[in-house]
Amino acid sequence: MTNKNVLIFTGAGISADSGIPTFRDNNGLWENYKIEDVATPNGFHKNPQLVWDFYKQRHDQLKDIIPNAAHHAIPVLEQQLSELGYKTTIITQNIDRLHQAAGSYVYELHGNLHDVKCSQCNFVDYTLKFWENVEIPHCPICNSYLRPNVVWFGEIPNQEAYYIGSDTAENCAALLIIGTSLQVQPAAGLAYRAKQLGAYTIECNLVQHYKIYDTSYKFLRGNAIDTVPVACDIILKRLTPL
Ligand code: BV8
Repeated sequence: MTNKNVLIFTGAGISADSGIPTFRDNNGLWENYKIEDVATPNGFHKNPQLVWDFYKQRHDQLKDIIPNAAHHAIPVLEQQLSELGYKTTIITQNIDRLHQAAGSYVYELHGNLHDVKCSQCNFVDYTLKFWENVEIPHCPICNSYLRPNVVWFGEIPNQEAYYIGSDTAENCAALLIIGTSLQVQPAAGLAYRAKQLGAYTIECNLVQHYKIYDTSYKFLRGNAIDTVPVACDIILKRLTPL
């Protein structure tokens, strides 16, 4: 079975150069907020308005944010690889939709900051209208609190993203990991599994996470805007038949 798959796995670091704070770096989101207060079902139950404020502030910030060169390099690589018969799958942990704004189709493991859903019934809104509310909005169907359509700690990641990511990790020729601390499971497990099963791996980060020093792995230290275009060139060259 030929592995004509390429997996691109991204985290908050790819959007840092667009001005979005990461989670676990200096001055990261988790320095200023406690995860259990704003990113768990229990935190929402205890103080829904605090959670709404946390996500509304992050949602409203996106109005002035645009994709950067790292986001834009990926659809170019996707097209080049598709001409070589490769299928590129992008799994992101991010909820900012910057990959989509740059023209990529991505699977969102942890949801997104665009849609709003009911905390009780199946109501989901895709129109952005509820984000205008300063007061946490109520469901028009059952009157329960609405919430961002993101995956909190203790909640099951997006199943489609998880299983497509798992399938791709089982059989991929190359893995590009961009801007993630690999701290969150089961997301990080996808990247480790792909490498473990032989994918040629490039990590673009400020900090190296894989302690591998053979030719199956390359670490590109630096900002994603600088390292991702280089990584895309390396992967394209490696997968282009001689
Ligand atoms: C699950 C929400 C079961 C939206 C996020 C106890 C109880 C319950 C669960 C657990 C538990 N203990 C452990 C767990 C599992 C838990 C977990 O992993 N906890 C960790 C923290 C210990 N996971 C879960 O709860 C998950 N669900 O386990 O369900 C299950 C599983 C499988 C099947 C069935 C059931 C759900 C996890 C989802 C949590 N929600 N986000 C939001 O608010 O955003 S996670 C959050 O972390 C974000 O989504 C974020 O993307 C993600 C990962 O962080 P990173 O993206 O890596 O960001 P970080 O800041 O950490 O790192 C940035 C990196 O970029 C750094 O390496 C930095 O060096 C680099 N960088 C910075 N600047 C740049 C750069 N790189 C390049 N250029 C730059 N300029």
